[in-house]
Amino acid sequence: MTRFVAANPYAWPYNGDLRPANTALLVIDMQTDFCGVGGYVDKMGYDISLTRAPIEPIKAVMAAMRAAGYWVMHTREGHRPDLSDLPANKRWRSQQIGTGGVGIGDAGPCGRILVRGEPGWQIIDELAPLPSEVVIDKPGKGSFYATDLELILRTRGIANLVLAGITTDVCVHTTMREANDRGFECLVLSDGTAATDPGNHLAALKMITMQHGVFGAHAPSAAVLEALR
Ligand code: C5J
Repeated sequence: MTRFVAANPYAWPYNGDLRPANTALLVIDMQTDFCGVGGYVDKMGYDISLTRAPIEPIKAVMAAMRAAGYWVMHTREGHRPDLSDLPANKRWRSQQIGTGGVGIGDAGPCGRILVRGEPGWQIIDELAPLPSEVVIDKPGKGSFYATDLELILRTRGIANLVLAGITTDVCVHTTMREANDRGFECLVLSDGTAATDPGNHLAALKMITMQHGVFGAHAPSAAVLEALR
């Protein structure tokens, strides 16, 4: 039996082989630092209502995929407390952007920004991982770089990735591109992702549709819920 999500620019996955055993929902960086009051994105002066908008769509898809027995996995962007995995240029850039010189690794309202173990680095309560679900800690924007994500996906026989989270133009896109180059079939949730700039979100979705899905496809949460029914 084949099963497809009504997606853009093609019905996803390409081969209709959508099953709990070979498909994972990967929820990217739904951390207080990216969508909570006093977190890094808030400190930078961006509108967190944008990065909070995907919470409800992700919640709905996560609940449906959990109930149907699909894999659910999560990522967190963050650095070791001694900052030994924080490139100097990443730190420097983060100190230039309207935060009054406070950047990654420095103390903010939610603890040290993007540092593992700090309150701001935690995944928000609304989308908390279950104890049985894999959480990938990543030092970069992509979820494959310097992590064991690929090993886990290959070991579990996962071929299809439904990507959700924030931000569409940065960590979601980088992860999607890394996954696509490794042969994973990617679907980005169009309302389960967001950027700090609405134009960037739309542009990031449009990029996926070029060349008949150069990185995969995108679809709204309602289309995924319908496909799971
Ligand atoms: C950013 C992310 N935007 N999770 N991180 O720096 O997209």
